[in-house]
Amino acid sequence: MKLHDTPIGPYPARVRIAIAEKNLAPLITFVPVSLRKGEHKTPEFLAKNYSGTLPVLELEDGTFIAECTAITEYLDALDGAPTLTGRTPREKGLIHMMSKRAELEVLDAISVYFHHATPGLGPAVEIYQNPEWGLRQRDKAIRGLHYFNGILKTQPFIATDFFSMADITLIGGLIFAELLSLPLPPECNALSAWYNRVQQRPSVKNRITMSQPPAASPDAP
Ligand SMILES: N[C@@H](CCC(=O)N[C@@H](CS)C(=O)NCC(=O)O)C(=O)O
Repeated sequence: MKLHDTPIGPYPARVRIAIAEKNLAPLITFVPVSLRKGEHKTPEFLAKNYSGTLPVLELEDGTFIAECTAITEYLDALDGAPTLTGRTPREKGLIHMMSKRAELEVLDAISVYFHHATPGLGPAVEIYQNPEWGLRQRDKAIRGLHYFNGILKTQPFIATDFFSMADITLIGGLIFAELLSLPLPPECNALSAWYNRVQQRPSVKNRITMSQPPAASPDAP
């Protein structure tokens, strides 16, 4: 399989963490795509993923799977023993819901902030920007962080009592926040403690170095 991605992007990080959790790195060839050069908006890339975003998983039969959630579900199911996306219907439902919530309320909101209220990927890529919308989304993300802080006051992980795709999605959000120097709200102690804990996982620590760095310098996000 090939993973079209960029080593330090927050969305690619989600899939890289899943790959490491499932010990699948030996089966993957990493294909670097430069966001800052706009390689993800070329006709060749759009033929792989209509949405023009990273990451994209390319299967041996030429099938392309985009969207981090879909890629994670595929990778987790490969060995018939899912650990990240739930085993029971209840686990699957809770994990999908909380992962979606981490996307909607934190990760995607920070992404909109990045693309609209900061220089983003530069003028060649950011052809429309709406700073007011971007700042609203930043505030939405901060509210989302407080929501997850509340969740983590009473349970060890985001969706269940074990590390799952929902945790990975929120980690993606916090990676994005760090890249943009958006601090975690200092009062979110449970969230900070959870983040310190999950950052100790080898899958999270080693996500950038799991592929050989491309010859070109990595770009973010
Ligand atoms: N919903 C998509 C979002 C992916 C996404 O936004 N990826 C970023 C990379 S960190 C990207 O490609 N950004 C470039 C752009 O939006 O122009 C997913 O879950 O895979």
